[in-house]
Amino acid sequence: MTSPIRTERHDDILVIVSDNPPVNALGAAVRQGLEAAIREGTADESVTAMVIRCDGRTFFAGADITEFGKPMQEPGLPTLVDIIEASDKPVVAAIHGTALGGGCEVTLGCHYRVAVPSAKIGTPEVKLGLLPGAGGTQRLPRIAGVKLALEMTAKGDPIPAKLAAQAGLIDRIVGEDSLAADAIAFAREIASVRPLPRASEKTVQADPDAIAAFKKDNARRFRGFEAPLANIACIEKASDGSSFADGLAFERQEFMRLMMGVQSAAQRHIFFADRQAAKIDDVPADTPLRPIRRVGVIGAGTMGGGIAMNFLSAGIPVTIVEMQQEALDRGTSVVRKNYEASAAKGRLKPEQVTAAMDALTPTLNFDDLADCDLIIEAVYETMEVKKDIFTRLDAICKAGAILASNTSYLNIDEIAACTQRPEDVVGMHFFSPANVMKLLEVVRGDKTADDVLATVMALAKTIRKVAVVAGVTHGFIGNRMLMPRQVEAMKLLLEGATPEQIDRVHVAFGMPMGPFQMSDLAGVDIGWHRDPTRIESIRDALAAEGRWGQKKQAGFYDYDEKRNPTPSPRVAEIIEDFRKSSGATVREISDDEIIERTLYTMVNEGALILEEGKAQRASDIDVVWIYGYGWPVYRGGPMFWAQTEGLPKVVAGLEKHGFPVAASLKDAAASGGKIK
Ligand code: T1G
Repeated sequence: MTSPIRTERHDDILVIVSDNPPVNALGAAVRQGLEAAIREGTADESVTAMVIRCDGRTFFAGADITEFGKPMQEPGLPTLVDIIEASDKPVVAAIHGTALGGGCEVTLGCHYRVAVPSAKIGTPEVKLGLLPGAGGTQRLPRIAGVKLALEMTAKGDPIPAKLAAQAGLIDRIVGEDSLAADAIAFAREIASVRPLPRASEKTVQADPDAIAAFKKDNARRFRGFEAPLANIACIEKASDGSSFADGLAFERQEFMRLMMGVQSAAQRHIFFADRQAAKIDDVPADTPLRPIRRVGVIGAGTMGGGIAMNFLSAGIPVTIVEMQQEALDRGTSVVRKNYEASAAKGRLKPEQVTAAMDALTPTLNFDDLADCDLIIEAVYETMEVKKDIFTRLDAICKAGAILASNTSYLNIDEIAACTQRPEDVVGMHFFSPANVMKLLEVVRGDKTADDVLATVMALAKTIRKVAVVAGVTHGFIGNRMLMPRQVEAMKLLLEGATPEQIDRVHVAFGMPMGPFQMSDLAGVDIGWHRDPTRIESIRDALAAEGRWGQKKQAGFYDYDEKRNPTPSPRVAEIIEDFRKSSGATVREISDDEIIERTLYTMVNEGALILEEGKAQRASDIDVVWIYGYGWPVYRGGPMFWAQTEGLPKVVAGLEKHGFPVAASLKDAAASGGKIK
């Protein structure tokens, strides 16, 4: 097995090169090769300095996450970084791509760092529920200061080379296309400079106010997460006067605590689940894709406008169709306003707004869709409207155009059947707001062609969505699992729970909001039959009184002008009336019962979805709930969470309340296995 590490001599400079695709992860072979090379350079008197660089698209992008949980092979990353730093000859990190995690820590062990302008450097371990475990929490503040170290470690976003250079993290920005040569020249330039700058020998300017302010400013963002606070504690340790050795020991202790914890296992699960979701088990990865040069969107409402923005932001021109000029004008002006709002926040340059709007072609003429390669309808959620639209699309769209519906529930096969080209029909279920939410459910019809599916999955990546393949079933994956949750939540109201209690339990669990808060946000009137005289449920009663949610300042809660919710005495009355008329036994409902009846039932539905083949794998269901509904990533998604709860406990909880348990869930619980 050839080592992924090789060395090159450039006169007195030893260049150490890693070639470990796809991202030069710091697996055992890489670490062993680096150690051997550093020792070679240190021992060779004719070597005055060393450069470490990587082939391929990026500098080391971190420890090899696939090694976690397996016996660690020497040298561990902390040891390797110490060996680099202890060298009595200067070592220069030559950075391109993204120097992340352990990769960043390798650079911090080096005495100098040079980077190309496009490079980024970061410590994203916190997104895996971890912290930089190879000295990064102790070296980073010593080089870049407490504030930047807090931002980088506790939030995990990489910073561009230019900003890193301003912070002293990068010593020199070199030519974009001459990294290797420029790094060698830099190494020769500093080869005899002494003392060698070692991060571990620097001290950190304590900044307790910055730490306190950072914690306060980010309390909401970090709610429920363990890792951000552990990262902050390590930065605090680095700046409280403790020795470097004590700081390392503290970092190691905190790293192991997180590594052994459920949250990190959950977040690592999601890291791989995201990437797995993009793979279609029965479609070859090299399936030729259909070119998508222009997208058509039918409907310029909230969804249509949001959908259009995804493509415009990716530089793909959009033709957007409406039936009325007023609706078309309103829709395009909302798109413009959204872009201008982003520009006002500095997220977009004005010229980017102009470019996006120039790429948008509003029209009332359906025939203008004829030259589109993909058409997505986002109109009323009724089958007859969808069928009419697809019948018209079938008549005007060019051969090979992909015809997609944004339906969130309806049967794609039935829609496809009203065209002569069912193989070109697919579902693309965006989540509102479509230009913000990352999840895209790609609904595969019985006749959807493989290349259509592959094209849409690849396009999802282009528009920065996390796509999951769903089969044709009512509500697909996410909304189908939402149904038992909502049904049970309504039943619990009749039996004695309140909207506030149920929402509180869900928010405490880590959801961004509970079922009733979500209903008020989406609209209590969504799916309502619109007949105020027909009152068959609590929801009907609210809708009939115009309590349609936040948009009406009243739903399950009352809202002030800032949309702050308060429990509603009127809703309590309505619930009380229904309790009386339903004859339900009203009793104290425990928080545990709420979890069992609203979350265990979701897991059960997920197991049924898998049994029916409507999702490819359990981790896809986790991805749907993380990116479509805000399930707390530190719990890994419903199916992962059920494993951590213990499947026997989940089955017992379901049986206790008389729910029929999915066979696969029961079998997995009985065999100690996993839901696949
Ligand atoms: N280890 C193993 N495999 C990795 C990996 C890693 N660190 N990073 C990526 N891959 C795989 C990924 O699964 C995919 O595989 C392929 O590479 C391409 O990735 C001690 C403890 C670098 C920005 O968290 O952020 O260091 O699906 O699809 O979109 O302190 O990968 O092709 O089979 O994401 O171009 C810290 C994680 C680790 C960085 C590239 N580092 N990676 O994005 O490609 S913990 C990270 C990323 C650590 C130390 C600690 C991204 C990327 P496959 P991709 P991309």
